[in-house]
Amino acid sequence: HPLRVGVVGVGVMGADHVRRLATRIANATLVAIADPDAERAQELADEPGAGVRVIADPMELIADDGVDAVLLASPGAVHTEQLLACIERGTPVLCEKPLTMDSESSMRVIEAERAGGRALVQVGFMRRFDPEYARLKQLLDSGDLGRTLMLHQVHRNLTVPNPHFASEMIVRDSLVHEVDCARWLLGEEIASVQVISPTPTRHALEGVVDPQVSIFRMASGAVVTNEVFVNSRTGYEVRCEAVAESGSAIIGRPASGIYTTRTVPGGGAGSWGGGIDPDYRTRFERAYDLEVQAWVDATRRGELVGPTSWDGHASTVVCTAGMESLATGAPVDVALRAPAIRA
Ligand code: ISE
Repeated sequence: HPLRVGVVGVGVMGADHVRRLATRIANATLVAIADPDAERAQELADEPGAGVRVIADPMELIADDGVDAVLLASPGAVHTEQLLACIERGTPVLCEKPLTMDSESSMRVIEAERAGGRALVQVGFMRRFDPEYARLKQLLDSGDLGRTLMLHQVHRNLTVPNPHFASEMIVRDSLVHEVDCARWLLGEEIASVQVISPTPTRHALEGVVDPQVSIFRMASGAVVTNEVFVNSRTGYEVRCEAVAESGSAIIGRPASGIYTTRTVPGGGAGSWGGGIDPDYRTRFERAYDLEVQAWVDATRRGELVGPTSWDGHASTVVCTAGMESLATGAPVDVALRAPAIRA
């Protein structure tokens, strides 16, 4: 039978996933949604295609016998207890990033999962499912360009929905994607992280360090530079350039499709006809669709694909070090240790 999915949390991403599950994902039935904001949950449940039960308490949804698998899109701060509840019941879960808020809690999640003897958690690093990122990964792995020496990653948001998106959140919620991409594309761990603070944009709230430039030193000696700029006021721009010994490759340049020029109101320079996605829901729409479909298909087979709780933990450890570096500007070593319990 189709996988019966419950969605916990209907913020920006949760709502997007509700619509995705209700209309675009095969072999899955959206059966329930839970959010402390029952009104918002009800509005979504009433949308065409959704028509599902609203359960006020997320823990009740997780415990519901009619729910085979959980898509967790609640705020990171409540992930730990919700993940532990899923693991205790043996319920597979697709957990939006960040896995948890700190290294210690993410290690608890891994250890619970391993104690249960079954990998249950896929982490929502959707870029791994983006066709362009996947091609870049394939190219680097093929060895055609030789050894990869550097990555240059750019991550700009038009603006952030939460006005209190603080400096630490830029590390924990935005840089975390670059952390995962660096680990995944290069196939190795990050040894140290340094976060540098340029003069902030005047569009950031007083005291918020935006943009941020970070440098990852990888275990092999490769270096990754990152710009994260969440109040760029231009659009959602996510790019990655890999520089290898025998060539380089860039992804994330908006496809130009038809090339048209137009005059700018008031005269002066023209502009080209391409647009920039306003946010991640459109830029990574295909990635999210592929990610959720892969999760549903693997879960029905009793398998797990994509980023695991270990990937979630590793990225949390790097971001914890990144937050420490943010305060001082100095490089901070990343201390990753293996979990005590093996599956
Ligand atoms: C957001 O939480 C995401 O995950 C987006 O992918 C990212 O671009 C954004 O900066 C975060 O706030």
